[in-house]
Amino acid sequence: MNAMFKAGSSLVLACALAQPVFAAESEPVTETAKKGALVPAEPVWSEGIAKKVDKTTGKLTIAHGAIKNLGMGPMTMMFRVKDPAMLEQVQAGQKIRFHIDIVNGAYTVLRIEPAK
Ligand SMILES: [Cu+2]
Repeated sequence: MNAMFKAGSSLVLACALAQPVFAAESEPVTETAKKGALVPAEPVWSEGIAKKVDKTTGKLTIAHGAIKNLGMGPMTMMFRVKDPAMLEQVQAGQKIRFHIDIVNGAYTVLRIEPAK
């Protein structure tokens, strides 16, 4: 009886650990996310204007519109980017679209591209 309980609880723990941090409750967990990849298969695009681009620290300040998947309203704030190399394609003052999600407890820009 005791042995069965232990086996059961460690299985539950394994499942909890497998759950990616960035999976919002309102969104289904994609196959990619289940495998532990950082970038979900389908980006959730939001729009904004790049205000400050810091390639050395990998930080990007965005005057952003509503970010639906984070439940965040419009504001200007700084985000870290997944890879500083992503900032090569962005300049201050440029209109951009981006996908931000929570990675290891921090808002992280996962995808970014110039917007028209
Ligand atoms: Cu914000």
